[in-house]
Amino acid sequence: MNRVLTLEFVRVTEAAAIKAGRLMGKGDKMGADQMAVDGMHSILKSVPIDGTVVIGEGEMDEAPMLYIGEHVGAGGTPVDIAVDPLEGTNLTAKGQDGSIAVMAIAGQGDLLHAPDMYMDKLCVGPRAKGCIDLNESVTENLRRIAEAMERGIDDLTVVILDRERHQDLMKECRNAGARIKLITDGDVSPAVDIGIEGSGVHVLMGIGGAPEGVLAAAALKCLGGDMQARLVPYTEEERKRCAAMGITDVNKVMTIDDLVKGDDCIFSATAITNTAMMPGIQYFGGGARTHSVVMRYKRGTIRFIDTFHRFRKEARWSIHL
Ligand code: VTB
Repeated sequence: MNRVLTLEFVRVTEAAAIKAGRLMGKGDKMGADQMAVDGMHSILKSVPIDGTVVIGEGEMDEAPMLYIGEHVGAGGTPVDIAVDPLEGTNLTAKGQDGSIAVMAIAGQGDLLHAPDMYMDKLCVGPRAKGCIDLNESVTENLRRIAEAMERGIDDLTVVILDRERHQDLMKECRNAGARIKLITDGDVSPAVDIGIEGSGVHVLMGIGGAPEGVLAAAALKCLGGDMQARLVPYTEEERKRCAAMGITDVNKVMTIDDLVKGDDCIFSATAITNTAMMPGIQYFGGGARTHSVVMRYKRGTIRFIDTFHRFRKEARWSIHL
């Protein structure tokens, strides 16, 4: 992949955030998602790639744009693309922290074609790389992570989606002594934070969306973190879907390299509402300011990009927004 593409992908997530951010707090999560999809789609058209959406808004019959299998781009390097134009639709609709526009790009066949079902995830940052094992207990994993990070379990903060299904997980984390940050939605953004030392969170555990898991894996791969995951099909139909996608053993623990293969991937995310690392989008007369993070696995570069978009050339902007 040409490194020049890196900035192109920031433009894509920025466009999604600029459009969706307008609907912050309006209580319209479908509308906000649609705006993000429109924004992403309109910019992707001009990016010099021959892209195939492998994780997107749904199957062709349920999503008019960015559906799985859709070809995007103006032609060029063949790549596979995972998108979540608005990750955390509820968060945007309610004006709460943690929603981002996000995408990952890798070589053809390198991104797991994760079906739209649940996935059990365990994410850590670079210092705990290589010490996690989803087949071990939560307590044992916390013990190993704490050891690798040269701190006590009580110095670890674990991010968990606040769901009934996580009652036992929360209990075990609490008994082990870890602190917990419960989130109502959006587990991709905290997965990025976990890969960044000093963000204040250290582990992400629990069951969330499988497509979101692949995006998290792309981010953590670029950041040098680690992740393990296991698909959690609840119904017979979901099991059949796994089989149809060539996933024979659903109990298999997948490593970060099973989720995102190959020697190159790019991850880009733009904050819509505030995240731990980035302020959410701000609008001013005739423009908007966005904060994004874009990273590339091959070189390991991590860029935080602060952009002033001027919809009108004469728009007055200020660094002190
Ligand atoms: C998960 C999580 C996402 O939605 O998919 C969640 O990975 C849905 O979980 O980040 P429930 O079915 O338990 O509500 C998000 O939070 C937002 O898309």
